[in-house]
Amino acid sequence: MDLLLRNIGLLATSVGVEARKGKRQGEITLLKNAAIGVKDGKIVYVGPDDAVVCARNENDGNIHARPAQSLNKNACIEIDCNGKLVTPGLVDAHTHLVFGGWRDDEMALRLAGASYADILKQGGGILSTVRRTRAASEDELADKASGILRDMLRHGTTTVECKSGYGLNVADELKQLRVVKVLQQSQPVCLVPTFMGAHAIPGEYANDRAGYVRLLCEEALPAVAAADLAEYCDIFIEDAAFTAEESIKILARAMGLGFKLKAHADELRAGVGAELAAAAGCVSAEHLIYASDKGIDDMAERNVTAVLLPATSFYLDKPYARARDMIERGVAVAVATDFNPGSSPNLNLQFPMALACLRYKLTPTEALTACTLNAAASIGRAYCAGTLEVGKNADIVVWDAPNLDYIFYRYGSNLAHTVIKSGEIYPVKD
Ligand code: IZC
Ligand code: ZN
Repeated sequence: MDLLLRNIGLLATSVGVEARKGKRQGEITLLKNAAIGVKDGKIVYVGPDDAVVCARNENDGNIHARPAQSLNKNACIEIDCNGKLVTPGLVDAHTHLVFGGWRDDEMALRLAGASYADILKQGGGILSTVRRTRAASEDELADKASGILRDMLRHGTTTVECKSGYGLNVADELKQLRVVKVLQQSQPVCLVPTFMGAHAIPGEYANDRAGYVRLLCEEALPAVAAADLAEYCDIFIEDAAFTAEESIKILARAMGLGFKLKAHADELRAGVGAELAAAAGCVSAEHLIYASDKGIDDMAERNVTAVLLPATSFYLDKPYARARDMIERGVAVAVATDFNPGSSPNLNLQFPMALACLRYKLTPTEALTACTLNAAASIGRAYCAGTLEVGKNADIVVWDAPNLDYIFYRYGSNLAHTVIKSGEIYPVKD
């Protein structure tokens, strides 16, 4: 079905198919009184609204959205955006989408002062989600994750990266990734799968860390590659999880098998995570709360995108990553939810977007790029998502907002009015 979005008060979008760094992160296109034409799920026109009217008058049968393209007038749905803000669909570049149970039972422990790392050390945290994920069937996990994706879409998210890492054995890691594959077919949000068997050392290997690293390198990674179930391999580099030496082994093996690399780095303590991620050839490093100056410079030099997760700092009551320093030192910054049951139970990307402004002190235009183009680039989807440009997927949010600042200012409410995913319309509000 062809679509024409008319009467857009302000169209705000980054431009291009690569992550934007430094000053360029905040340089976006702002178009007043705009229109967007959509054909076969792709954008065919972005430009002035009055140009669309002129084009329509030229021809009886078709609305000419731009000279070389036409939208079928009879089958064209026209959406009056009523002067609202329109942006690209949001891209959530870091989630742990598929898991069994929740971790509300850790609330009391946390309020009594136990830290995230304390709870993990006592066999809770990630390991409690592992027990519940192993116990769940593929159908149960898919039903639950599908409900979460529906909710994400209602909040404007049209592309989501999904990590495994709650199976921690070959069969249950494959089970989680198969769920992502099934969901890719059965619901509209685009999914990008990441293998994260190196999320924690499972209880049965507590006294044999080397054995678990061997299992990952010799069995799990080859099995995931053979089944073609993940594009990326991620690892939790942290005292509480994998050491630098273990991480290097696993990342090198993953690269050899053709995976692109990611790393959770410097989330809980200062370490060499960011430096190691850059040296290992990671596409992105995530969290980076305690990243060193050298780590940030290495990332800039090696084109490693920083995927920052301010809702996790909020929930764990941790410091906020030095996003301004990263932008100023030339690192492309993306912002994501980190949606997971333990350290970031919030699935609404609008919340970390607001924190990116209110806590990281990003400007609204920098924060928009962080949750669209830079996020898409960090998961290999900048060719088709992250901006409103001819040829890209028609992934669009019409906001209940008159300008860009408003969506950061009115944090806490769902401000998505209508979400369009690959040309299909998902109304959120009447
Ligand atoms: O389940 O706790 N940080 N991994 C690393 C997480 C948070 C997810 C979890
Ligand atoms: Zn994570």
